[in-house]
Amino acid sequence: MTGETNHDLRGDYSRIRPDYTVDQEWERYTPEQHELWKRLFLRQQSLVARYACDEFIGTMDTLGYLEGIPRFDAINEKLAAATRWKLVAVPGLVPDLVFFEHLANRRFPVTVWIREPHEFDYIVEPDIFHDFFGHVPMLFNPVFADYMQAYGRGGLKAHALGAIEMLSRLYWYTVEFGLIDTPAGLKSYGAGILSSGGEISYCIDSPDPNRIGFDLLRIMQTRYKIDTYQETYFVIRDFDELFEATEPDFTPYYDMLRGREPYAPSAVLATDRVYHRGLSPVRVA
Ligand code: HBI
Ligand code: FE
Repeated sequence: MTGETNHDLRGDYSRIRPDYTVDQEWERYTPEQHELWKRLFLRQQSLVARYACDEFIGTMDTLGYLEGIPRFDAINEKLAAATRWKLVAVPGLVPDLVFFEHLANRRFPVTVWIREPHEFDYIVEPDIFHDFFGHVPMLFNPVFADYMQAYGRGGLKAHALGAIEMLSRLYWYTVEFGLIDTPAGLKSYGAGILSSGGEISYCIDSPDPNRIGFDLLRIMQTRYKIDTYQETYFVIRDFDELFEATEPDFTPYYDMLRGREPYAPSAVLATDRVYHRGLSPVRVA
């Protein structure tokens, strides 16, 4: 999940270390919270089988969700062996620079609190279910794991260039809401989609949103909304396409795009590789 960090966040930031990490304190989760975790998982499990990419499904099955809220240090042994990534516990959203610093060092920040039962269907800030269920399985995929580190390194550079907004669009339309084209049709790899009860089917089944081929510069100048389903989803051919897009230095891209009016989330361009033109979006030149 992404978003600006402001000071009325839900998490307890009173005991953070300088890098914003805290202890998970797994023994403090209540039986009700473990039950809520299982209910959230069971709801997604039936949907994931149909809408998630194989890489996500394959790893999800090895993470023992039905035992309750996972212990990060238990998962870290498997994750380190798979891709040298490590989960670190955080109270919730952390400042952009802190977030990038963690990703650049193959550390993924995972929120420690879990939503309330009445938030079963929708939550504004990322909780442990969004961060863990949505993001962790893909960190076991070697190419995606390298992409995430490249993103973190790119974020540190973007921060220095005042280009975080352009780069965060890339994160939003890939890591959070990305689709991938497969022989079995379009599937999801985005955490915001895969941890959502409704958007996981909407993003693939609904005729409303656009589905457009991945294009780095196009994505970097396309705005997004954080509190509705997406009006446009971008589709990669494979994870190599994603990782290769981060090979070049983005500085010239930022220089080219800076000052240009960004496209609306619903825009469809004549230059777009269109998989599906949504019913509602406004056509742009
Ligand atoms: N903090 N814990 C956490 N998780 C995120 O996904 C996150 C964040 N801080 C900032 C952020 N994402 C986005 O603004 C990134 O695009 C930087
Ligand atoms: Fe997320």
